[in-house]
Amino acid sequence: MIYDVEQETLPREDLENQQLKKLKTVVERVYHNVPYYRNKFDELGLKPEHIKRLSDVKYLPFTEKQDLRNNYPFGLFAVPKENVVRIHASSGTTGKSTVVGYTNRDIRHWAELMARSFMACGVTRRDTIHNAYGYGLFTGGLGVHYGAEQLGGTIIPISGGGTQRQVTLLHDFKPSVLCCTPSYALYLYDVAQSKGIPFQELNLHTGIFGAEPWTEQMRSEIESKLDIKAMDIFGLSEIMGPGISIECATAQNGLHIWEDHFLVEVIDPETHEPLPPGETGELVITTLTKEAQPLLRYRTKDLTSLTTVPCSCGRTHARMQKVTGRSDDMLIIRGINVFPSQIESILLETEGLSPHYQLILRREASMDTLEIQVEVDENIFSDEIKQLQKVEQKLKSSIKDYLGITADVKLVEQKGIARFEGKAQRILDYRFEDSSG
Ligand code: DLL
Repeated sequence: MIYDVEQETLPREDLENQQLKKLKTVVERVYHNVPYYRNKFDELGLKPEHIKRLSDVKYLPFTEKQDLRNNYPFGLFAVPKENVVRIHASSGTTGKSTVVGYTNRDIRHWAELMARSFMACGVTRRDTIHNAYGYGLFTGGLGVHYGAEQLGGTIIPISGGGTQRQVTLLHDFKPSVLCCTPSYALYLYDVAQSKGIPFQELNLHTGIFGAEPWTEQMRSEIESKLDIKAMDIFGLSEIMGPGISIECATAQNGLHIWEDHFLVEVIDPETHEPLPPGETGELVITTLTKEAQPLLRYRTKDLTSLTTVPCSCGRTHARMQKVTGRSDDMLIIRGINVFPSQIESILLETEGLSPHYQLILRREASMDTLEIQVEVDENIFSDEIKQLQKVEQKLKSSIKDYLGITADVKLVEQKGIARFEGKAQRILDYRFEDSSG
């Protein structure tokens, strides 16, 4: 089952010709409409007409998350503000979130790519889709929602949270497809078990899981516990949202990237040199059709490799391997992207705390937990429990306010956190160490 047979099975030569045409257009557009890119081009002595072949993409400047932050909120828009019909954003401390804008056409493309993604992994208009990705500024909820409607399926826009109710609706509405983060799928299972609702008796046949890294072991665990096929979907808000790539049900061997909309490269994260197919490095994406906020060579920091070997499903679009990790220190905690530096700046703003801390991540009952151990500074450590509790509470609520995550806070006496001679080991991530992924 292929949603857009013409595009998805285009011979590679035609696909690449199409990509080159679109690349030239997008380069022209950002050069003329986005001062940030115009300055970058001028610094490099680059003109749009220098891009003559697809491989010339290597001459274009990279874009990084920091560039989006520096141009916060709307500095990278390539269209007048009145043409922007929607905005999504990631969490951030004091106004530093990354913002993404969409025109009507961008939203339509996104819905089409999500519809393609659904069909690629075996979902059709006859399916009922329980969408437990969060609605709101996060792209998961609305991205899946519009795609499901474009496909013609029945969408249940339950969003995240309220797990008891989710289980009730999984039972009563009998959806056939579950969309959420892989860790939340396992949590749903635990809650259903405790309510005496066996997943085997539900009507689910497929789960579409992404927004965070997950292992093959975790896939097996989900498939056997939930009695479904577990498919991997990838995406990031800066480029669009979910639906940049997805596994096909036929081969389930890598994630097809919708190359008529995205030009992809894998680079060595240190040298920035492009790597050949099959070699693992950082995924870099240039948007080919985005109107509101086109990005050139966006460094995703996600580690993967590419292949253009034809797939047995008939699609000609390149596949990327399951993302194995990141080249930076971004953590994804319950689907929320968090940089240790964000936590650090909150610690530093909290009176009574020192900059010595450790973040401990565990997976308990299929849910990520974050414990922050932080040393109190010399001015505060006292036997006054009340004062300590106040600091603890303050930190907890700042973390919740700024980052949207609940953390356990443990105050530690001075010198209680190990010192390191080299790079401090501030993050202890135990989430992927046991068989539950
Ligand atoms: O997580 C978009 C999304 C929503 C994807 C729903 C899939 C499903 P961001 O919040 O911007 O967007 O986070 C993007 O999440 O750079 C990866 O590090 C990670 N990520 C997303 N999908 C996967 C996946 C959404 N399938 C960041 N495997 C990306 C591993 C993933 N990591």
